[in-house]
Amino acid sequence: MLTIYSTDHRLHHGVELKDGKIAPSFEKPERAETILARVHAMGLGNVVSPTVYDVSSYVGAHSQRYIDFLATAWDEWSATGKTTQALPLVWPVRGLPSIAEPMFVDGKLGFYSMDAGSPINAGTWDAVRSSANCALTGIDALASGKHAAFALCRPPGHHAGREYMGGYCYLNNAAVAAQHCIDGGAKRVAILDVDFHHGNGTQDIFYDRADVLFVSIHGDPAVCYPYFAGHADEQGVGLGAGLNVNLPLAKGTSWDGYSEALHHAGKTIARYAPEVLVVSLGVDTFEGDPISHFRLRTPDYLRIGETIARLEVPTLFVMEGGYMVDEIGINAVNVLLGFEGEA
Ligand code: OKP
Ligand code: ZN
Repeated sequence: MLTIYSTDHRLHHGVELKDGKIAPSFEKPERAETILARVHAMGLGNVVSPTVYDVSSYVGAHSQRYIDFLATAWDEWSATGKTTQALPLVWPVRGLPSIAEPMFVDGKLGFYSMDAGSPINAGTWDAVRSSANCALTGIDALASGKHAAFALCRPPGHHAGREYMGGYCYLNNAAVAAQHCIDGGAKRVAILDVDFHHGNGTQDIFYDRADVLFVSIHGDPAVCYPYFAGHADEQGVGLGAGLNVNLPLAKGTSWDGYSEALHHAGKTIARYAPEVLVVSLGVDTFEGDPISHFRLRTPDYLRIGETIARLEVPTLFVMEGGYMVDEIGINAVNVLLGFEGEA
């Protein structure tokens, strides 16, 4: 399987607020490097750098004004004399009367975010672009006849909505890829999100659309991040009614419960008969993950890949979360090996 990877991801490295303290983010550069090392070690296939796409390729999944914000936030922040990372601290929650975009960067950061989990530093925008470009290059590899590809994206994307960042995500790489596919003429694209956390951003982007089916298996948002999306009764609206399928599972779920949900997801996707499948591949469902609560084990990831392969649809895997740095390479590549029928 072809892997698309850019060293530009290293330009982004951030902090997060954890238990009331600022600490290095769990979403760190070593993550991508561990996965790349495993791709090489297992001889998964060629590794190529992404093509550079125009910023207009991100519009559609995102709004132009949000992309403009991402492109200029660091300059606006550093122009105030600050040298620390830019983090939001105020949000337009329900009840506040103004829905206008503020003119000052502190206000813009809150206006275009769902949480303080996506810091911006001098290299963030270039890293974010390289991540989305990996996904776009992967879709174009499918368009040129490949059955599957692996976009080794970092930073991840699935919490980023049409107009907001959050949860370590800025551009929604999977959504940008799906949109590119639609722009290229596809009538139906499915996105399967197997990250532990609900892909609220992807849901947001396609909620009212018939051309993209979104299916997500994740920790129950009643007790898991992102809390404010991911319930089973969120099923899409308008043309998208019935085409948003959330499969929340209890904390502590292991392979038995997980595989049942995965089979249900597979049936739902098969019924939709997509031309292309995009998999938001998070491996934070692992029993050792430091911030998540499922109990999958390393061989289970082979089974995930096999199950996805049975759909027999051209498939782009887009890397999302997974934070147990020692194991994420093994688990992510296991999905890909399982897909290829090599294990
Ligand atoms: C990104 B991805 C839990 C804190 C959660 C944000 C998690 C973002 C996960 N103690 N903080 O979906 O893996
Ligand atoms: Zn996650």
